[in-house]
Amino acid sequence: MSEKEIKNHGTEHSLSLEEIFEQRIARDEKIEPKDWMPEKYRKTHIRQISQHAHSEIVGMLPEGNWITRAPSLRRKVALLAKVQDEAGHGLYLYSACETLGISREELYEQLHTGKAKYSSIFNYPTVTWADMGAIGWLVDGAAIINQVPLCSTSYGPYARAMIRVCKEESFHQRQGYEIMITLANGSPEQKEMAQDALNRWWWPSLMMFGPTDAESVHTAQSMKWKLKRKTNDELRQQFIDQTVPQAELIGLTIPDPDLKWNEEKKGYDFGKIDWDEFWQVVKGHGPCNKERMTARVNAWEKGEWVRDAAMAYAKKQEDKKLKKAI
Ligand code: BYC
Repeated sequence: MSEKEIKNHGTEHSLSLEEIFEQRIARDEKIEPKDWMPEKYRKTHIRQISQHAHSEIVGMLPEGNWITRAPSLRRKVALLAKVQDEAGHGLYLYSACETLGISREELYEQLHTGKAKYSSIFNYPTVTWADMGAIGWLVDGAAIINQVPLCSTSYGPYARAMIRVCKEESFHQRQGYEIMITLANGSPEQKEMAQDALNRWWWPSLMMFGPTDAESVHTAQSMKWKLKRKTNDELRQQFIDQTVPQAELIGLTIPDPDLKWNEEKKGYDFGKIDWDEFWQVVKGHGPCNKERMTARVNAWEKGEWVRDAAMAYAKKQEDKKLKKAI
């Protein structure tokens, strides 16, 4: 923004870059890659966007486990498409992150060495087919609630990536809920399988939203920058209020004896989340942390020849074009 424009906004003194930036945030303007931004804003975005990208990529693993064992061709095609979408989400997000001046290689390195986090939820095992239903319904359901506000986040490339991601998440959530409806209306064994999956995925899904607002170190600053539009607790409450009636509709029981409608707050009160378990998983001691990282590192190492071949081919094409142009 030029000095003239600043005057046009009625400001008398000359503003610092920081003040201009704050004003742009206040006006809900999108911040774009080449715009000036505080270093902390850049770093915070690299942290969140990269963790989000890593979550999408690692998130393919628990479901990938079931592609070959899906119970019908229809289910297999839908699951395959969903997992492929997640790869796409990871790629949009890595690209958005790279606009902040960090390379893809650095981002992978941070994931592979454990420097960067990814969502706790993907460190739980997928032991039955019903887990595909529970993940779609609960995990993607939670993801939508967390990500819809991110469509209006202040950093342009992140906000734009989120719009497409949310549309696809909505299909994912429905395919999961439809699996649960089918199982819940099936044989007693199938219903039991659906209930068992809900029992195992409910609490980890609530943990996806992150620590309570009182414990969240980044929320206050991220809300000021409009990176986050709602707090962890607000989003968690919204998820519970939306999901409980969906469970009731298909005759499944939320595994929380303290769950109770609170007329005054027009939302559900719920039981205590096991935050010790959450932090254990975040610190790398969940049931599948090691397995997930081994799979990612192996994929990276075994895929080296593919990356090299793609680069060599691209160079060959480029050389051909140059020769023609001369
Ligand atoms: N797991 O101050 P806080 C998907 C960390 S992909 C692990 O509240 P913030 C899907 C947090 O990073 C789902 N770590 O942080 C994919 C921080 O540590 P650092 C991923 C967690 O950033 C495939 C510390 O705890 N979605 O849906 O303000 C198939 C303190 O937390 C977790 C996104 O990434 C966790 N659950 O808020 C199906 C969305 N929670 O960084 C589905 C974008 C917290 O200081 N991200 N931590 O070392 C966000 O919205 C926010 O980053 C969070 C955390 C709400 C997750």
